[in-house]
Amino acid sequence: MQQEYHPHDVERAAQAYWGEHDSYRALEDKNREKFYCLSMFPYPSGRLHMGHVRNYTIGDVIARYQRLLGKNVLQPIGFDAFGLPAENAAIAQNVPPAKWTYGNMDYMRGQLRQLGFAYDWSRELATCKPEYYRWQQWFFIQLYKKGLVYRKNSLVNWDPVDQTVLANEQVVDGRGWRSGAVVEQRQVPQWFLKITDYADELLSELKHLDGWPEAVRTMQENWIGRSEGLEIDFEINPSPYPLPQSLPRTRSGGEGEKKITIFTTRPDTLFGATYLAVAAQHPLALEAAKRDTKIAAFVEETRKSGVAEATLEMQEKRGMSLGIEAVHPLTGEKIPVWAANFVLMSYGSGAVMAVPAHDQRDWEFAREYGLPIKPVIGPDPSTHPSPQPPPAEPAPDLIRGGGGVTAADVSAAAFVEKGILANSGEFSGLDYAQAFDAIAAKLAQRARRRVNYRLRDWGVSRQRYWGCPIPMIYCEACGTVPVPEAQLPVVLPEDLVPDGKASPLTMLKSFLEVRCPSCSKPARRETDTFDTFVDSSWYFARFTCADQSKSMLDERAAYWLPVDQYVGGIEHAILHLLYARFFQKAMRDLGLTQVAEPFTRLLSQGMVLKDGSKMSKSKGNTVDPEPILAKYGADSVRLFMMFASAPEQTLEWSEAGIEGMLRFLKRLWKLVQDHVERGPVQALQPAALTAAAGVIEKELLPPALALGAAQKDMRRKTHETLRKMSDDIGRRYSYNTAIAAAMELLNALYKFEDSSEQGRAVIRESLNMLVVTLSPIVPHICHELWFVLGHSEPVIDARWPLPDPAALVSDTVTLVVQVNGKLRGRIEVAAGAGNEAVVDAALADENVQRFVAGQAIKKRIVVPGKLVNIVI
Ligand code: ANZ
Ligand code: ZN
Repeated sequence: MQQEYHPHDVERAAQAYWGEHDSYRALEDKNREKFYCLSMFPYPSGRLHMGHVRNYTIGDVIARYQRLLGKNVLQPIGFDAFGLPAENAAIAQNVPPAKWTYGNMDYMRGQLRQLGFAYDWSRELATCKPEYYRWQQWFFIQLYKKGLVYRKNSLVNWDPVDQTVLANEQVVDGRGWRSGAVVEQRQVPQWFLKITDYADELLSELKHLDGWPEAVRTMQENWIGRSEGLEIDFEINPSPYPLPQSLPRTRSGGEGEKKITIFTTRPDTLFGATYLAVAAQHPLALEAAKRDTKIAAFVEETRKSGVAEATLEMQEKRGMSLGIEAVHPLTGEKIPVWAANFVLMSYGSGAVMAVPAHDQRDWEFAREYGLPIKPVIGPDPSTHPSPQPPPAEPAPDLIRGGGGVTAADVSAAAFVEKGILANSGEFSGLDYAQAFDAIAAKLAQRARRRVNYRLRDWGVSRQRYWGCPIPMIYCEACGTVPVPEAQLPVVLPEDLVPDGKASPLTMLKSFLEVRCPSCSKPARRETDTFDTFVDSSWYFARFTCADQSKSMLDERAAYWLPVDQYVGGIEHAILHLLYARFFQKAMRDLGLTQVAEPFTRLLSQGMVLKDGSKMSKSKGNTVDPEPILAKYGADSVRLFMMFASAPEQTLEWSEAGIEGMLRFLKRLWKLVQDHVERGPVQALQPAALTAAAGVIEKELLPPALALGAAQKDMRRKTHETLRKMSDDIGRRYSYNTAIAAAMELLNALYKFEDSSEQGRAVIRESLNMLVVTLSPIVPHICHELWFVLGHSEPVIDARWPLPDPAALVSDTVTLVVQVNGKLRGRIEVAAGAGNEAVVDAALADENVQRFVAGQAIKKRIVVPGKLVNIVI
């Protein structure tokens, strides 16, 4: 046994022990409660960064803690191995992405081992391996057969010089990252997954995910974006121009009488609609573009400027009149039809009724183009206790409606709240909900209730080489044919080197040229690969049976799923989690699992900061974990990660902080060594801590071995600390406060110098407790110290102890003192004190003395543990 703490020796030995004993191999056992703990798997970028270290430390602490509770824990790890950085590195270094990726995986695997994470390495997977992606291809084909997959044209970024499709991150200020050419938008056929079929369930089940942070649930809810509204038909006033064939006729419809369907969530504002606005890609706008070069230029320009919703929100509101009119369905008024850049073709019906008085975008647009603004909603007096006093001189667009409600003043901005209808004919005076129903009923055939979602179907095609091949074949005779299951996997050749232009797959004959599976004529293979979000949407399920070569999942998935605890970065709060939830539900509907939601609990860890800002390569403020590990060892780094802040909070990097952690571990080490060197404590029963019962070493202090006051205090401090640590770690996920309590206990132990047999028994119990409870956080040193303390089984197989209720009981009690039944004071006495001693203590109290003041005492009443009453 070494007197000095040498982290590297200790860590190497512990890791060797775990390796030899296969300590973290998880086996299915129906008789034991399972716990599946998962941290988001890394992209093999080269080496771990501090964000990884934090993420994986948090996950590991949770996994190890659950094991101490007696659960059957699974904690797997793998690599999210496809993706663009490998292609970029390949271009720069002229090596195949596969080689670069596998090299990085080897390196990072070594780093993960060095950090002592309790992974079941037998389940390691990499998404770039055919054993993995074959089942992804198989699953895609099942979805295709179920009608959840389709192909349609969609816009991509096209680099006209390099003749290739660019990923969004390869477009820098509108130009190709390599060529510098101005990027164009092009329509390309792409594969889509119908996630929108699951929109309702993805939304409604969010409310049951009470193990998720509220913020993440809200983000998902907003992303899905459910809106209830009305679809309303506006007849087109007989038009001077030809109208597109595709436009539907009105029911009464004579020649030219066609209709525009709009979607609105505010039918209550219908009387304020002063124009219609359609998307630039709407058939009406495209038709108008044929006869008007200015409109054609406008359509072309909006097409180029991209379709990202964020940019649409930001950019200046622009539009063109289409020279036609629509008929207001209730007033019969003629209102103009415009094309506007803020209307999306892909949402609702690609057309809106514009209500500038109550929608800010419509308001800005109306101001810009001199269109009328007509307010028809006023504040609800019942929710606005002090409504705006009516101005002395009514503003020009202030209109008095029926029901005594005044429409809002919209001279400075739109009034967007829901309120009471004004200036709306028979509907004036109604509130939002009443007006919604009444107007829907009045419009009858010309309107329909509709639910719309912001959520779009998921485009999964990428025109990239380093990804999972999409298993489809194109045949001139048969059309699109899925690759037959017996021919899976479609293996990606791993020896190609991309050059930044088109994917090398598009030029590789041996890949491209196939026979059609249905007619055997020469056909062409799909060269697009899957979005890497597809790879990461089901890996958590595959970990349960990573070696299964006959099926995607097997009965082991039923044992382990769902993941009990998922840990990862907030940057994945929306897409990754939504896609994984979608896949889980699709797997369920294919009968592969019964589980509907993949992750029961979710922890989103905070960022690692340096000098107050996020560590990032672009800022050049990253700290490489490797030299830190080499200098201080894994346990100090792990302890720092858990001590410096709560898991969801940001963590400020500090090397001085790590030094502090190392000092603490040295002190723990020394105290255990000093204790053990003084020889064994006879009364100890080391087995007690490993027993499932959990009460630590109760038999160690038989009643005969009476403790003195200081010994009792020390023992109480130990069990109070244990109680706090159990609550902090088990219920509150508050590791930093648990560690702080452990540090305090260690300080108290240093001050407690007692070499009597009882004293040493108390110390030993405390050390045992500390070593077990700190072991999830600093597993190596605790592994060693546990054996040093004389246990024969490793600390990973110990049980989390429970505080001994007897030790928590305080030795003194507080009693109330009365004089003639009136409260006159409080005294503290020993718990077992006799009546005489209690009365003496009561009479010694200053205030009591004042009231007794030398008078004869008639009676002394003692209610043990509660009160003393002196009767005079
Ligand atoms: C009239 C109106 C009046 C509207 C008012 C709002 C306020 P959410 O909640 O996101 O579903 N809209 C409908 N389709 C659109 C499209 N393709 N592109 C852009 N905007 C569109 O939003 C629904 C509202 O967004 C609809 O209700 C419509 O404007 C607009 F005081 O109709 B509203
Ligand atoms: Zn064919």
